[in-house]
Amino acid sequence: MQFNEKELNSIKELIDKSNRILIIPHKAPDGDAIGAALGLFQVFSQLGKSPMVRCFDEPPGVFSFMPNIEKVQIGLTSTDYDAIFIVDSGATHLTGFNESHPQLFDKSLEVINIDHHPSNEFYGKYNLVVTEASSATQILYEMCMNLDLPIDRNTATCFLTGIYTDTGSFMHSNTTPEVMKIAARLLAKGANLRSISKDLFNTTKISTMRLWGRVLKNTYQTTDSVTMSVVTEKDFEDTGAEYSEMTGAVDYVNSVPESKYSVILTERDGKVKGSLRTLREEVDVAAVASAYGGGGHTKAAGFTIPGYLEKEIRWKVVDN
Ligand SMILES: [Mn+2]
Repeated sequence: MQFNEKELNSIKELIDKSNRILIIPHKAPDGDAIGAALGLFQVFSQLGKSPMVRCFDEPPGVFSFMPNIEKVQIGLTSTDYDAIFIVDSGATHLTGFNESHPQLFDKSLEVINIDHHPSNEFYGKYNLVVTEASSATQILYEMCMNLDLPIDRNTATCFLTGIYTDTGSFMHSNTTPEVMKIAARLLAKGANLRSISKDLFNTTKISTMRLWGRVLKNTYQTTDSVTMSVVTEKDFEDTGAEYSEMTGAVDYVNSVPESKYSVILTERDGKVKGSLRTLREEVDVAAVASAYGGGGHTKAAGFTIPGYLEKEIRWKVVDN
């Protein structure tokens, strides 16, 4: 992985002289955001520093196997820290703290932006943004190796969780030989693969089963080979599922053969969220999403627009 040497050295100097370190993952955190935050927490704890993780939302229960998950605090009260790491967040609003704490993003504080999204806004005073990286935790792994920071078994579990999540268990196109090598090294360092695969990928709550039932029932294919599904506010009410339980549904819908790409439209709190995936080499779903003000990666993207879903019934006249 090619780092900007100057940026990396500045980050090293900052880490060396910092004691109180704040770590912020994005809101509605996924395995990469939580893995990056708790991995860094463990690294800094091992160095004898005083790290703290603060997130806008509570981490979903599936992450309860992760070391130090109980240390994640909800909300932000102060920005008075020696250094502030913001991880896996391409845009300032994704932290949830952009309006309450705009000073995080005006480069007046020692903010380090660690991310792999091509749409990253470079809001940090320091920016370690590597768009070829599979995950934020892959960047952190490389950063730790470069700066000689300790990676123990807990950190290894956190970093592997991020890689596992963002590569869709090593099935997405971002699963490079490099990613496999890093995963192997993390396993050798004692990463708890059993918990990662069992708790994250082979555990399904009854509410998730029922929600996915709605997703599958509503799946259809458009005339131009786009596989679509919709989930309404009522589907969440009926099934008792949380929004986070949609994670992975679009990848499943994307498994229909000969599909150009797939989209799930989710209605929630007066907004419609679109999640897009493709397995096709020549299709760029980030470009599709950007037409709706969204963005992301070429093979996985999304957008959010204000509004509701309305069922459209089409009738046609046929000869008898
Ligand atoms: Mn990520």
